[in-house]
Amino acid sequence: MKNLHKAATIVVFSLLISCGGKEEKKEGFQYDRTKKTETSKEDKTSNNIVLVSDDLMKFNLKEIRVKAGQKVTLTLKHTGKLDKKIMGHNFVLLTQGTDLVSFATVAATARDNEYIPENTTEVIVHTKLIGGGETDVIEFEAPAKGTYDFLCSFPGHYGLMQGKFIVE
Ligand SMILES: [Cu+2]
Repeated sequence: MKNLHKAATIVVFSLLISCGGKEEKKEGFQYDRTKKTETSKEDKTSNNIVLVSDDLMKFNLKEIRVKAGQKVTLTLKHTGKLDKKIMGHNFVLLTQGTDLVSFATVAATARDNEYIPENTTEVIVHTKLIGGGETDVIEFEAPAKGTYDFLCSFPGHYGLMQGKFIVE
């Protein structure tokens, strides 16, 4: 009985390791590799974000955390195959207090401006609209400490493609 308990404990423990540990290691490895292969000055900042989107209308990140008072480099990738007219994606960072659904509703009508309302004061920064296989990189100063919403403003996408941008 005692041995059985011991065996069960080992199984549970190794399951925990294979689930939790693996992903952490992978992330660290990818970050290190980016640092080594790129030589520009921006590498020194820890605010280097790679946001991946696809044909399934999804971002790989639901939460982005950056340090205040530093430059942020955000790379938006679209790993799908569909054209931007059908499955276009962007990254739009909203000012605090902006209602995400109201913004997305207005943005959906701004087709001629890649779904960014003209003369808006509710957008801190945004990428261009990209389609499958494309990438866009933007650089900006991290806004003041706090939590912000981000979304893709292509019509109908914000329901799945949104998240929190947290400045610490
Ligand atoms: Cu989208």
